[in-house]
Amino acid sequence: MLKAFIFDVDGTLADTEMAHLAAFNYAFKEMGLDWHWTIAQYTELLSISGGKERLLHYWKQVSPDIKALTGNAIQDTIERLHLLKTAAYEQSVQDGAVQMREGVLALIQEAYNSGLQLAIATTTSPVNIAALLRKAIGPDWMQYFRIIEDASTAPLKKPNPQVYRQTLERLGLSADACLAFEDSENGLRAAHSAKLATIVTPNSFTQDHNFQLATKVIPSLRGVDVQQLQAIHQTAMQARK
Ligand code: XBP
Ligand code: MG
Repeated sequence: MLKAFIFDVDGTLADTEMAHLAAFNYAFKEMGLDWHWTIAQYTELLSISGGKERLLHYWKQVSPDIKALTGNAIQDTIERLHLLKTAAYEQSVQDGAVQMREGVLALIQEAYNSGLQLAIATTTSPVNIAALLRKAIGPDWMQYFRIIEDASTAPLKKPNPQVYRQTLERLGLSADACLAFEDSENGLRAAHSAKLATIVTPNSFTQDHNFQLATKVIPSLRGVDVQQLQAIHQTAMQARK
């Protein structure tokens, strides 16, 4: 029986990645770096989950001599870049740069009212979750989510299943009692590795990803209600028997 929804954040709850991209480019400029990520480059770089991991991956790509730097120098620079980026992203969300995806708020409200448990399993930073949901739902946003697992609690990033396994453990539920919502191949692989049936709602950054492992791929959650999702979940669980 379906007892919980587990939501990814970036690209699933809201189309956030253009705002993340602008924040990364702002941080590069602030730090005096001649780096500038285009949408095409960022679409590729999103194959690396986690902003800090993405920065290190890119740095190694453009500066093979990075090895000449000490580990601390590299980590310190990435930490400073990511702090600047996160502050810029938070401000842009507060300024209204990011909208929740269609149907998401209605589904969260309906699921909460129907007694389903709601959780978040994301590789993004906690301050980003708070900025997005405070703006979209209001100061009491946390009341809707029983569990939140993020970059600060699950350091191994998607497609590693750590964030989903920790969410299930804290919910005290088996994967069969839950339904995950994702937007990307990394996220889907992480949820699938944690044995979760997963609904995928692709976006412009992930439309070419491989979603073969998905329980169902739909354009968005617009008009999707709890009853429909219960039926999809039930069919998926029967197919497992
Ligand atoms: C998507 C990510 C994050 C964001 C940037 O997270 O991979 O890294 O792109 O946020 P999700 P940070 O699992 O919600 O799709 O810079 O805070 O990592
Ligand atoms: Mg995502």
